[in-house]
Parts: sequence; C-alpha cells; structure tokens
Amino acid sequence: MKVVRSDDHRKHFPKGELYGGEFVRPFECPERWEHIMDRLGERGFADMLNPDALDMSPVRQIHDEGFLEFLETAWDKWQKAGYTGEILATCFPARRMVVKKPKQIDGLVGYYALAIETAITSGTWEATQASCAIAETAQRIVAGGERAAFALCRPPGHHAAKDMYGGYCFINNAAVAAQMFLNDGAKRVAILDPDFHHGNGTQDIFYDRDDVLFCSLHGAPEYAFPHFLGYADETGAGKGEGYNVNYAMKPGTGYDEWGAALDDAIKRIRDYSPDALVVSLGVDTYEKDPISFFKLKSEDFTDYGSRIAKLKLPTLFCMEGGYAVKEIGINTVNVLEGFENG
Ligand code: OKP
Ligand code: ZN
Repeated sequence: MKVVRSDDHRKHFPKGELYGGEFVRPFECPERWEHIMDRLGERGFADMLNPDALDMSPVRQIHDEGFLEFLETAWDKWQKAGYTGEILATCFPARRMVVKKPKQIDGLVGYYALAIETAITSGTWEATQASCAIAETAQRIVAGGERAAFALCRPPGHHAAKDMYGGYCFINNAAVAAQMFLNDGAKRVAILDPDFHHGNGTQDIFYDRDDVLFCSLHGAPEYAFPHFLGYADETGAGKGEGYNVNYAMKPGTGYDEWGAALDDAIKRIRDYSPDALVVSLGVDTYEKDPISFFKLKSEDFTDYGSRIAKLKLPTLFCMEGGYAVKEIGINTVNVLEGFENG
C-alpha cells in the first residue's frame, strides 16, 4: 500500500511535557516517525510520497473558525506577550465559570485547550498543516480506487475536537479524511479507533451525525486520559443516536478481551455498510507502552490488521499514538501487513 509522509513533522517538537508534576521530554517525539519509516523500508513499503498542499476547505467543515485562527496565530501572540517559553495552558473554564472567549493570549490558550501536557511551539502550526495534508492526500489515493493507504500523520489528531486541542493533537486528521469521503459522494463512513486513548475529538465532531459511525476501543475514563469522555453510555445524540460506540476497558486488558471488542466493532461497522473506513491507528495498546495499560503483543497487531481487512472496505489508516518508540515501527507495520495479507 502507498505511504504518505512528510519531513515537516519535525517542525513540531516541544522541549517539555508536563507529566507527573515534572517537565519531561515529550512522549510524542520525532523518533516515533523515524522508527516507523525505518520499519516500512525494511518490510518493502517502497511506494512513499509527500503530501499535496493542504486544502483548508474540509478542515473548515470539521473545525471551528475561531479555533483555526487561534492555532494559526497563537505563537505570534505568545511572542508579543513577551513570553520566552513554549505555549502551555494554565487556567481553564472549570465548573460554574463563564465560557466566554477572552482576548488575552493566556485566556485564549485555556479556552481552546482540553489538557495541559501539549505545548505549542513556533513550528506547531506548520507541522499540523503538513500532518493533515498527509491524511488528505492519502484519502484521495483511496477515493481514487486504491484498496488502502497509510497516512503517516504526526502530530496525531483524534483528541482534537471541533474547537479544542490537547492530548498531542491539534487538527483531527481522521475526521477531515472521513468528511472528504462524504464530500466525494460516500453515503456513510465508519471510523474505527483502536488507539489506547478514547478518540474524544472524533466523538465530539460526529456525535450528532448519522453519516459517520464512530467506534473507539480504549482505556476506561475512570482510569485513563482523556478522563472526562469515553464511557460506554455515550451513544450519540439526535439523529446521531446509535452511531457512537465506546468500548471502555480496564487496566490489564489483554488481546482476548480487546479482540472480542474489536470483533463487535467490526460487526457494527459491517451492519452499518459504509462506503469507506478510516482507522485511527494508534499502537499504544502494546504491552510495553510507557503511558498505557493494555497488554497487546506484537503478533496481536498483525492479527487485528487481518481482522480489519475482512471488512473488505476501502481503508485509510491515519497514524495516531504509540510511545514504546523502539517497537512502534514493528507494531504499526504489523497492522498494515496483517491487513494486506488478511
Ligand atoms: C495521545 B494519543 C498519562 C498522561 C497522558 C496524554 C496522552 C495523550 C495520548 N498519565 N497524557 O491518543 O496517543
Ligand atoms: Zn493514544
């Protein structure tokens, strides 16, 4: 399958992430991308291309205009405020406060952030645009008739909501790609999100819609980031009722239980009979992932790739998380190979 990738991801590399009360080197780091590229090369994925220029029109269908303007101008405003560090939120509209958009940059950051670990730097907006352009280009490849394509997006996207960034995500690449399939004439699109974390952004974007089915397998919010969304009783609203499916699983969940949830999601997707499938491919379900608590082994990734292939749908894989950097390439490419041979 074709791989879309861009060196521009390197423009986003914050020095720090607030984790356990300390500034640590971010888990979401450029070497993740390098390891995936190396493994793709080793396994003969030779058909690699750079993305076309970003088309902002489907991005505007997914995200709020004020939010996009914020992402584009935040670094400038931060500089003008005289700050010398990276942009981090420090204050949020918490319970019983007023959710009105402030004018000053610290206020704006808190208004548009959903978490504090994710820094914005001078190159973040450029890298974010490149990441989304990758998803768009890969979508065009699949819409053009290829069985599948791999969008090696970095930064990831599934935590980015209509008007919020966080969890290392700024623009929701998978959601933009799903919207593009609909724009191209698809009646229905399914998004499967096997990343360890709940795809709160994708859920937010499509919650009241019946043209996108969203199925997420993730660490239960009682125990895992993003902590405040992702319960099983979140099933959609209005005409979207029934088109949001959350499989929230406990610490220590292994492949037997996880695979059973995947099979259920696959059945839901088959019953929905979509015209295309977008996979938010995070491999942080791996047993050695440093920030997650599922227990998948490397061979399980191959197996689940082949189960996804059984849907026989035009399929776009968008890269999301995975922080066991040494094994990220093996696990990611295992899914793609399982799919190709499945
Ligand atoms: C992004 B993606 C754990 C802190 C978690 C944020 C994780 C973002 C994951 N104690 N911090 O879904 O892989
Ligand atoms: Zn994740």
